[in-house]
Amino acid sequence: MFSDQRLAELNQPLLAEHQTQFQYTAESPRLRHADVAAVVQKLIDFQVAIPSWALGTGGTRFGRFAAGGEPATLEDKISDVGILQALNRSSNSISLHIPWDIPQDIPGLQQLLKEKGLVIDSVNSNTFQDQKDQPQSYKFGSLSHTDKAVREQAIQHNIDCVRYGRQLDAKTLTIWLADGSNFPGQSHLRRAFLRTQESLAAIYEAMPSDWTMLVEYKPYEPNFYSMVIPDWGTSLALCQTLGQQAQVLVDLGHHLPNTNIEQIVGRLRQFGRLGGFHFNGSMYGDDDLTTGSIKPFQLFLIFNELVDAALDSSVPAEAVAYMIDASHNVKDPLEDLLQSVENILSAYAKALLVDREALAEAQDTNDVVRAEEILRDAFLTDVRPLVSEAYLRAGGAIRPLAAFRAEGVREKLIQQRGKHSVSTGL
Ligand code: LRH
Ligand code: MN
Repeated sequence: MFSDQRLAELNQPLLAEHQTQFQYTAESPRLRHADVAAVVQKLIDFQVAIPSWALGTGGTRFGRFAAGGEPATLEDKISDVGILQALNRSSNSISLHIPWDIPQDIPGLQQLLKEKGLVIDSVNSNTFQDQKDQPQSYKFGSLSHTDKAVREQAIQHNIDCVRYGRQLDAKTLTIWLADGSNFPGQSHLRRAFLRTQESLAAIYEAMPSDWTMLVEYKPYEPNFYSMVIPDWGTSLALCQTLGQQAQVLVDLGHHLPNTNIEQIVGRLRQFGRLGGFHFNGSMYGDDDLTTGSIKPFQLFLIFNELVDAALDSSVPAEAVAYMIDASHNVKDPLEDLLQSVENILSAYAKALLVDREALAEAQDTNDVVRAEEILRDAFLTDVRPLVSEAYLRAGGAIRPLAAFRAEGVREKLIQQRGKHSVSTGL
């Protein structure tokens, strides 16, 4: 859909205005302290993984409203991510979810991924649903289940996920457990943790030495009294006992209201255990809305911690996996993902524009107002010209969302796949 020539045609009418805005921003006196060219290069190098399970319309228990033209196969999901990558050149990988995306035609998939310039970043296991003809039920948990047979089934499923991932050159296993309880007394809270620890160790043992295990925490849902891995501290404790290849996964929607997530990020970076993010937006709970759509300042503060830690040689260097995990109820899934990637890049750009020297001086002299103003200055900078410049230099569209609409992508997908094609996922 978006050949280089077509992208050039779509960019042409926007070029002059973009160059004026980019120049104005790059030469702004407010950015005298910043290396704008370096910021643009960092934006070009920054890639966000797209969740295979968010390419169709999500839903809630109250309803689901199909978008039409949804990708019903892994091949179609890869080509949809290919559209995003062609437009913003910032979405070069896909996270898979098993069994929704069990790869069949490996050579065909490898060829398609190559054609689209994509890789598989992470494989997510699923022991929160029972599959048809599954011998053991996960109703009362999986890796923490009181019944050894259920735990072994869940362990084997995770080992199978690694096997599928290796076929497509993935190097990361993401584990989120729905395990927990709904009523006091239902579960022995300490023993449930110990069984989980033992099960994770068995999976860790079976994982290749160049793989990473991401342990995702969540305070509630689908259990509403206790979750076996409810918070970053529990995930960190598990990772520290498992080994260096185990890291904490921070899903932005998995925090109780008013949690200072940026401080958690700073801590995990300090401890060398921040494995990655599931980016999304939320107002109340695990709402899985567009990233940065509800709390853009918090997203900026999270990137502020990441940029600060990356500049601090005393903090261990780390390969952090940047992934989206969202679910679309009322927006076109691909438009929502283009918005999320843009909001993530914007938060990163603003964090890169913070005058760190001035901030450190203000912090060391307890000049509270000055410190706050330095951060706000960066946050209030219109970085859209910088993000567009990164898209353009990387061969993408100056305005990906506008190009997506101008090309009538959804209409074309509906023509190809029909109005009722359904994508596997949540
Ligand atoms: C759980 C979660 C987890 C995924 C699922 C799709 O809420 O965030 O990361 O497996 O969503
Ligand atoms: Mn998640």
